[in-house]
Amino acid sequence: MVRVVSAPSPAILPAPVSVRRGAGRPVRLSGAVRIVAPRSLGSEARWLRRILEEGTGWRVEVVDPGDADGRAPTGSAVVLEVAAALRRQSRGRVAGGYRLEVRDGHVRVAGDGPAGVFYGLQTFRQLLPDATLRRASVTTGSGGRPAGAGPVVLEPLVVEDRPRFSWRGAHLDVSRHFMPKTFLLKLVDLLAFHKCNVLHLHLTDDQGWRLPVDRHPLLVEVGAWRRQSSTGHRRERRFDGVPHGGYYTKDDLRELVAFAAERHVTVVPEVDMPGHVVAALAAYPVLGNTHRRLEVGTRWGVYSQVLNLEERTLEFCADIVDELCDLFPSPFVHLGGDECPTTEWARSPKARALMATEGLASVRQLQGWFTKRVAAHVTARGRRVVGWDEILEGPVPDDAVVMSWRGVKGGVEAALAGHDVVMAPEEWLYFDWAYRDDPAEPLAIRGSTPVEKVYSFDPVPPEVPEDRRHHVLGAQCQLWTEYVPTSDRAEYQYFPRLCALAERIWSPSQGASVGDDGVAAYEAFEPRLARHLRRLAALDVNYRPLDGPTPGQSRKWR
Ligand code: TNX
Repeated sequence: MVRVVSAPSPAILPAPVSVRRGAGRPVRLSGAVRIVAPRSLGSEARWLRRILEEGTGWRVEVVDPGDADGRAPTGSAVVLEVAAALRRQSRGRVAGGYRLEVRDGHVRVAGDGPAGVFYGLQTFRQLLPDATLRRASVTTGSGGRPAGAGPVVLEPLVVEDRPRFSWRGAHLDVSRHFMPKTFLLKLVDLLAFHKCNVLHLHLTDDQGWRLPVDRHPLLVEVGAWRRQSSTGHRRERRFDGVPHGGYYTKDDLRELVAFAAERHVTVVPEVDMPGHVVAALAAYPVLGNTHRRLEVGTRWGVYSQVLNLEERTLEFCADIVDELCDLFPSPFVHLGGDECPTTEWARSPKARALMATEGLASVRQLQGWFTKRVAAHVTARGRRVVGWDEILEGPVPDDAVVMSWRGVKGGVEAALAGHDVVMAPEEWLYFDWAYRDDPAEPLAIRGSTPVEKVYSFDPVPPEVPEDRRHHVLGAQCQLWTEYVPTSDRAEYQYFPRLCALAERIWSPSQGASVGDDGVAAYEAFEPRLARHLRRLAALDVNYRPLDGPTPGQSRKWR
């Protein structure tokens, strides 16, 4: 069977800058395909070979253009290259642009660099039949032997594309519920499929510590496990009586980082401090203000217990930062900084003495003092600090990145003050919220954020003047997991909202953020999304159907 993919409407998601019908003859891909790539694109070529061989059963060979002695490759080929012209065009702009051309037997993917080539290949994947997204070929030959996907014919096509923002991300909280490493790898693959490039891992919180630190082994030995978890809604104060936890080994995290790097995804690690630290205090009570023994948190919400501000606690934090920097090559290190109550410091003679010696007028300023000290250590390690928008209440290094979660106002304020900003406002981008206010939806922290609403979000608020726009690096969704106990549920919460966000952060702006324009844009997006869901099905994603949860996903039999 020959499958013809018609141009020029292949429903690519996120939408490219331009897609048009090309010239020349179509391309026929079948049994044997060559990938022509210079050694500098070896990682992209090998990745393509792996997924093509898996999904099609074809034999795929990677050759160096030099091996062809400068002659154009014969037979059908996928040709990868970094184009000097694209590289020049990208100077001073967001990197990741590419040009994909289907013509005369070849698919040519030219990028402004390796990442651009990789994104071109992600588009190429979306031109192929959905079945090729699977892990093995589903076309069986005679006698039940896999015959590989039949020939695929691609009509001549030209796609020109580049990302709008440099920070295109998703956050995942692995503290409230531990998520297996295999899920993190799957999520990285899915992010890359949607041309996103940041996985923000929230590794520590009151209810579990997931990051191994050799110098302080009890952080995971004690801090990774809790006696039980809150069940039902928080206000019901019910518990399940079932121990929960887990942590990643250093090799698990190295594997994740390397896997992500092959897919042009940066893993940005977060260690939350000086609040959200009950799991650390359970392991090392001396870090606390009362030295009282605590158990790892079992209920959700904000705890009053926070780190003390003694010199040895700062050294402890520096140790964590050191080991974190050794594991994660990310240029960004997230120090949390959200929701830090000051009740313990107000009662602590040591904290009050510190206020006096440092000349601080209020206990609130102690958090800024703390963050400044730890941030200096991050900066000394050559990394940039990221923090939730609360860090704006204190002194922050000039190059610190602010994550605007309490609406967009923190982001606007930060951009005006000259800081780089990542937009993460809860009203649009907290994917722990329900899709709809409907008893059929699984239990969620609150609601509701339908796909249309996510699609209406524009990362640059109108209050940011033209000359400050470059400070908006991009946006990301957050998945806090108090009410998300499994990776299956995580997939449900992310997809398809993440598809909508991916388009808003990759594709050119469509004008107004909310209002009529937004509605019109969503109407154009929805059919493409519906088509895209079949790709997610082939990729085994537990997405939420557009018309509501399936009986298995629902809280209610319908
Ligand atoms: C606020 S957002 C938090 C998290 C919770 C989340 C629940 C932020 C920086 N802190 O600790 O999990 O709300 O939606």
